[in-house]
Amino acid sequence: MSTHTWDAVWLNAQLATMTDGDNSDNGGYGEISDGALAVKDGVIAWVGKQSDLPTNDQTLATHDANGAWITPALIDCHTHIVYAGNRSNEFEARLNGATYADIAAQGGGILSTVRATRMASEDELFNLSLPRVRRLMSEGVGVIEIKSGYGLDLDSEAKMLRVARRIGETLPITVKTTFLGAHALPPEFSDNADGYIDHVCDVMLPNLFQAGLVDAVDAFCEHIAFSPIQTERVFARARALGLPVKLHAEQLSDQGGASLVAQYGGLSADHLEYLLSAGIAAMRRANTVATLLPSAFYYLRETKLPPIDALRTAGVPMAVATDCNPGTSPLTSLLMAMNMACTLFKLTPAEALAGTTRHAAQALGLAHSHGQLRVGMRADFALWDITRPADLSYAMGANPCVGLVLGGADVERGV
Ligand code: DI6
Ligand code: FE
Repeated sequence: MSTHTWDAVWLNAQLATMTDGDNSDNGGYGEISDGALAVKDGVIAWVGKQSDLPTNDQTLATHDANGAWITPALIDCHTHIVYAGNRSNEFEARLNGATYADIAAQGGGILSTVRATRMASEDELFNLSLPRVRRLMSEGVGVIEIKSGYGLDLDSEAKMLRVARRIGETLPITVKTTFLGAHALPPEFSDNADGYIDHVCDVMLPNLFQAGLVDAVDAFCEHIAFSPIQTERVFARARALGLPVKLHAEQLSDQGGASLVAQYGGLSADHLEYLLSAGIAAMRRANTVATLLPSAFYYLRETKLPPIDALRTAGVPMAVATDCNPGTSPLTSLLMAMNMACTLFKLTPAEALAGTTRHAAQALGLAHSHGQLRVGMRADFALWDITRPADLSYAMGANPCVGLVLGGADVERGV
């Protein structure tokens, strides 16, 4: 007779395991009704029907989920959440007739956030950013990606990435950092984009990598930002350091960015409104995730939809993220991003939930450990007071999260 020693068990739960290939319910949620889940050493040790739960266990703590739904903790795999300043003035100016170009010509846009972020002390930047992350956590988020890209010089990029690390040390959330030096051209290099890319490749990236601040590398490949050739130089340097790459691709025009990032074995291509079939085929071959950012689409009043049907047919995994940033997506609700993915992009609610769990984990290189309720995976899960999993994408402004367990421990959900 085997004895199971578990640290804790959750009983009386409805489970949406979101496990890969387990669509026995045909709903895509991997549902287990009347389920139970056990945790040992921060890892899921048992999951299944409560009636199958071994009875001879020695469990230290027993929790009654009271019929709540349990899903994997949500994962926001694309954010620019560390920044100073605020761009509601630009939002207001645009609604009073100014164009984006007028605002940029007056030194606004990304560069206004760069100025504010450079001026902020590290503590100020931390204190501004922490509440945003807490708001995400209040809705069951357990992993977040945080990009640099509002510093655009070595010291300021390092400051942003240290703040990102500090958030991960302060809160029980898992933080993955991404170096986005190639986000915009800083004033020091105006009219010298190639010179700035040299600086990104030869000075910033190696130094930040050495300091242990970089988990992945991103760029903004667009006619208003960096060319595919410049982007490829950044990717080549990242791969030489053994770092995975991802890309802001095909947001405003088709630049061939999705094919490029796939060619470098990229984790994800993000935005993708202007993605064409060649890019989809390349992503399929490389198993690169399509990260959809419907709130940037909404905020910019974009009308060109990403090719969702073609991505779905090709079997490209689709993630959904907030793109939290002060310019094009001042959003700190991943549930709202899921709602927008359904209403604006016509994802099904099951696809939206896979997009913030299993596929978001894959987009961060965490497919082996996060994003599914599966034995051996990290015990990161959220409890919800909902009738069915579709409620997570259905409601706007409601927060049905009633519990968050990260690494097996019940945590404060902030705000
Ligand atoms: N695409 C975006 O949507 C954000 N960055 C990017 O490359 C916008 C960033 C900003 O406007 O501050
Ligand atoms: Fe972005």
